Amino acid sequence: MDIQWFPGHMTKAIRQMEEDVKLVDLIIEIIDARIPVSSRNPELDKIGRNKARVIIMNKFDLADEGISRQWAKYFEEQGAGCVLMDARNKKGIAEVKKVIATTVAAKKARDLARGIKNRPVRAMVAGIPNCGKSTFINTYTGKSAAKTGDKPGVTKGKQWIRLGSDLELLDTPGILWPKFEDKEIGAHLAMIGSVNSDILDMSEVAYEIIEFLKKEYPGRVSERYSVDESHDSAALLEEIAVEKGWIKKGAEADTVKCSQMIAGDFKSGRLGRISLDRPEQNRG
Ligand SMILES: Nc1nc2c(ncn2[C@@H]2O[C@H](COP(=O)(O)OP(=O)(O)O)[C@@H](O)[C@H]2O)c(=O)[nH]1
Ligand SMILES: [Mg+2]
Repeated sequence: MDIQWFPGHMTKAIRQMEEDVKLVDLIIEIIDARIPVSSRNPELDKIGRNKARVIIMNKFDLADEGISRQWAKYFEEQGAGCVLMDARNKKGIAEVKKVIATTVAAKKARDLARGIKNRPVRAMVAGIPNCGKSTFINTYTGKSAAKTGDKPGVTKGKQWIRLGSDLELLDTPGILWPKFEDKEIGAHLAMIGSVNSDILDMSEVAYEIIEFLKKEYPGRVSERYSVDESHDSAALLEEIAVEKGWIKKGAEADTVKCSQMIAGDFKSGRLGRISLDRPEQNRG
């Protein structure tokens, strides 16, 4: 994925979204359920002032169920609709439609009072790279959705996907960038695999993962790798490599290979469902 967000790119992305947001009633913000803080960009709140908001907590299949429900409650208290979702699965779509309908109901009522006919709600999807925007749009629109094409005068140059009689979705999502300059956010993005591994020290990432799991999800490291997780995390990287039989020339444990495996297991859920961001930290 592309994580090179230069100031020029950010300015361009903001301008594009400021243009697009004028055309919609609703913003569907996709976030990664494992990192509801680290996968959001506060810039969207400025761009989307006065627009209804539905938050899709995507990759819920990989996130801690209890903590995700706390987050959903937190977002709902803030006035957004919220759906816990695996965007690869069509099953969640009915819930999304229901929450969108509820969220835009107030606006529709205002429109009707002003004599504006029941026109379709227009929505756009927004989120940081890799959070599942394309997957969501594809699952949501399905194969049957018709692209409505340009709408002269109103939405010049824009492609809309019509969903039933009451929703139109802008087919290009707004791409936000993560706040890499925040150290904790950067670490969380690295741990869930949303940073290009070429620029990471994977041993460091694996070390952080083990430290985190030992503290927040005790037992998982021992269980998966057949080691005693009360040992020091750096030592564990070697012990797990030895347990796997990954020994280099000179009887040295291959901790690089081991680190890559741990990172892969963590991001794909083989170390269990996890949440890195906690609502109680956000409230404080
Ligand atoms: N486990 C899981 N993977 C997902 C989910 N949604 C998307 N993905 C995967 O996440 C990766 C990035 O998705 P994509 O839609 O390309 O993200 P985008 O960059 O925001 O458009 C892909 O490999 C998807 O298959 C989900 O809900 N659960
Ligand atoms: Mg995409």
